[in-house]
Amino acid sequence: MLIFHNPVHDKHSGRQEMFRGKLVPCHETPARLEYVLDALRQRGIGELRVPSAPDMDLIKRVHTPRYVDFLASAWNEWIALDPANANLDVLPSIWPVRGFRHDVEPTNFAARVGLFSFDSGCPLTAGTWEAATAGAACAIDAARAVSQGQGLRAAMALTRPPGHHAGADFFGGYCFLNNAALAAQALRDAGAQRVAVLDVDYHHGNGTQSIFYDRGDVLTVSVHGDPITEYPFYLGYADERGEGAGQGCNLNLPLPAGSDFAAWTAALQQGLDAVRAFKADALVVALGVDTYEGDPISKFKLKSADYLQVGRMLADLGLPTVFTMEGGYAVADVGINVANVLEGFVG
Ligand code: Q9C
Ligand code: ZN
Repeated sequence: MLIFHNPVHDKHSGRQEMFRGKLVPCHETPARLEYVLDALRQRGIGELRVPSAPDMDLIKRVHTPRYVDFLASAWNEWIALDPANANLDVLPSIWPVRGFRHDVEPTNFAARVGLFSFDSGCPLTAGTWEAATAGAACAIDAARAVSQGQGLRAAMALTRPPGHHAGADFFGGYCFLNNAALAAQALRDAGAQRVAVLDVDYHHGNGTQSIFYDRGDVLTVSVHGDPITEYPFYLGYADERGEGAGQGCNLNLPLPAGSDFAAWTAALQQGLDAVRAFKADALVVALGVDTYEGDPISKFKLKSADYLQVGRMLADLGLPTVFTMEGGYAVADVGINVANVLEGFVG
């Protein structure tokens, strides 16, 4: 397994996120990735690689050009407002809900931040663009590596910030560029006719779902906490099955908060059956380990040893596979849990 790791992930380091009327320390921290790297090195899992330059053309096909341009210039616009802003992160404060215009891009900076985001828990920092584009490059390189017909079974984009909440033109949920969607599109471009994205993060992969919702060539499946009580609340229900050419090509498997591994495994099995029925040529696994019992912001009950079986179940599909790193906030255990998935997969 090749592991494309983001060497500049730590340039994205948010100070605070909004929670219940207060600014609190960010859950999505650089240490998360360092624990994974340590665990992989210790156990000799995978070969580490650094990514090539990001393919901006591909990034601008999965995301809208105006959103990508916004992300690229946001930090400079922020500090141009006031040099003292260099010590603060950008957080949105206003959003265009129902009935407002989305076609007009205001010149006001705060208005543009709101146009391109959906929550106030996702600070944009000085190094967000550099880290996110290098992470996108990891995902694209991982997809191309498993597509080269050299029998490479799997590759991972080991990166942060994560990606699965980011849509074609918005950030949120700690995500800016959708690495799983970029990997899926790169697999299509490299010749896979049908690609499945299987999202096992605790939270619904709303960004990935929305990017592929009207497409029949990419199946999106997500197993997650029921959005009636769990973030991101406004998407991820079982009746969302896709539209147009994508009718039947989205599957949501919401589970109640508190679900254990037996219930979770039954849902995953349904997801795997859907991937088989779709006859996918390649697989992207959006790998969040915030399903762990010790996760501070999530409510499933998976134990560290369970992740070995998760890896085995994913490997049983027998597909060329790209893993992208998504959530998981029990920082010191994220490494063990991710390494267990990969060990189960290659084992
Ligand atoms: N105080 C991912 O796992 N905030 N994103 C929850 C916590 C949003 C999670 C509130 C959670 C986003 C990639
Ligand atoms: Zn998550």
